[in-house]
Amino acid sequence: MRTFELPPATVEAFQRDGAICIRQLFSADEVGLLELGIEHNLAHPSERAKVASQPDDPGWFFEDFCNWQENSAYRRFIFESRVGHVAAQLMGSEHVRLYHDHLLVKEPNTRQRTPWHQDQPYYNVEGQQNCSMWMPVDPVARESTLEFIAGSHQGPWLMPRTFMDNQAKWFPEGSLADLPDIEADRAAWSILGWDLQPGDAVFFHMLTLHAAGGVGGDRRRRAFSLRFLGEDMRHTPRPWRTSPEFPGLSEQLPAGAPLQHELFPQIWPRQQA
Ligand SMILES: O=C(O)CCC(=O)C(=O)O
Repeated sequence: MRTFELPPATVEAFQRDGAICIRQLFSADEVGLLELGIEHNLAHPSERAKVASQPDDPGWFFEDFCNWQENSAYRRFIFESRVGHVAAQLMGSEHVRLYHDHLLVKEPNTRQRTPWHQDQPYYNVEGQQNCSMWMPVDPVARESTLEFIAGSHQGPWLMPRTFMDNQAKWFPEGSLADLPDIEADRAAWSILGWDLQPGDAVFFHMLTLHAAGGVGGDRRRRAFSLRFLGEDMRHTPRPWRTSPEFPGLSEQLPAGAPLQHELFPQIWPRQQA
C-alpha cells in the first residue's frame, strides 16, 4: 500500500468544510486499473445494481454497490493505492476499514440530476470518523461534478428520500427535518465543487450535503467511490433496508459494535493476508 502525507491545511479544510479536492492523487496506471474494473462491473452488474434515471432520460444513470470481493481491479486499487493512508489522515483515525464501494456512471446526455442528500442517513453506521472518496475516470466539467455544502457535515441529519420519486423509505416521514430547497436559492449557500481530471479525487464526510448535475452529450461520467470507517464508527442495525444493504449482518454484529467483520476489511495500516 502506498503512502501520501497530506499537508495539515488539507486535513483542516476537510474538518472545517466536510469536503476537499486532491489533484492528481492517483497515477494514470491506477486510473487505468479502475477503468478496467468499472467496465467489468458494467458488463457484470450485481443484483444490487440499479438504474437511477427515468426510462425517458436520453442518457442513463447506473449505480452498483459492494463489488470489491468479485472485482480484482477494485481490490487492487483499494488495497494498494494511497487511498487508505489519505482516509486515515482526513478522519484523524489510526485505522481505516473499507465500508463499501459504489459505482456511479452517467452516460452522455443523462438529464437526471443527483439530488442534494447526505449519505449517512441511508446507512447502518453511526459515528463521526468517516469519509468517502469519489473519483472520475473521465474528465468532469464543473456543471456535472459533485457539489458540496461547506460545513453541512456538522449536522443535523436530514430526511433521506429516493432520488427519483422523493419517497421516505428509510426514516419514517416526519422523524427527521426535510432538506432545504438549495437549488431555489444557490447563492444563499456556500457551495464547493471542482471540475476534475482523471487522477483527481474528492473526499467528503458521510453527512456532507452533496449533489451533481446531469452530463452533456459529448462525454461519459464514470465515477468510482469508496466509503471508509474510522475508529469511532459503530454498527447501527435499522428496521428498514439500508442502502446499500448488508443482508444478515444484524445477526452477526450487535448494535453499537465496531465494524470488525470480513465485509469491512482493515485497509490501513495494511494487515498481512
Ligand atoms: O455520482 C453522483 O452523481 C452522485 C454521487 C453521490 O451521491 C455519492 O457518491 O454519494
